[in-house]
Amino acid sequence: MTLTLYAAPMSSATPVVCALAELDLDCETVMLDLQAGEQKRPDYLALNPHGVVPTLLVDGAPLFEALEILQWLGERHGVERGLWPAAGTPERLAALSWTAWAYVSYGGLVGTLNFAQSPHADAALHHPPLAADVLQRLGAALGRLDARLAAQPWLLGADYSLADLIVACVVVYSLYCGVPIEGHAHVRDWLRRFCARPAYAVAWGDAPPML
Ligand SMILES: N[C@@H](CCC(=O)N[C@@H](CS)C(=O)NCC(=O)O)C(=O)O
Repeated sequence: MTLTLYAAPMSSATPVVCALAELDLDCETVMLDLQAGEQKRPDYLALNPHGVVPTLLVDGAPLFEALEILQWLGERHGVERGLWPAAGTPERLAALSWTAWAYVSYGGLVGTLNFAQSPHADAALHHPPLAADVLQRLGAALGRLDARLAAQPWLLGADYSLADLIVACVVVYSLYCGVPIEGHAHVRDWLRRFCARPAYAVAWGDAPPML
């Protein structure tokens, strides 16, 4: 099987780079210059019509959306390495649930927060009451994650898995966007353990985690 990843530094592709390092998989990486608009070139749009990274080519066939790439890597390459639960187990259901929660439910709120207050968003879209409401919802969501991690060291139980990688990447990004970690000691400890893994340094270099 040949794998080719289209990526960009410090982007939605970075968790995929991290997962490839965890799995120790051979994969050609093609870095696109997003500022130069390389992601909008016709040859790339033929692979990913949305014109964003990441896209993973699997034997030449494109797979896009970071969450789906990460879940696919887990299913196809993670089970045999002990980094993704086997099909048909309750742990597999938990992995799918928590990773979708991170990208869709929690990540959706982070996206709203960015529109409502980020210096990178159009100031005309800023909305302090909306930002305050979303921050309260994100704090409550982190509280639920904290309760799970109070009961077990990793998201699926005793052992680290790609589910930790997937969810932690979204939570680290949310801290960068201004979500406070205070009051969520178990989440903070879990993030520190995740960020200490060699694969994190492969993907993010020396960029300090917001902990
Ligand atoms: N939901 C997509 C988001 C992908 C995305 O927005 N990627 C950004 C980089 S973080 C991008 O390629 N932006 C370039 C553009 O919008 O032109 C995923 O998770 O794969």
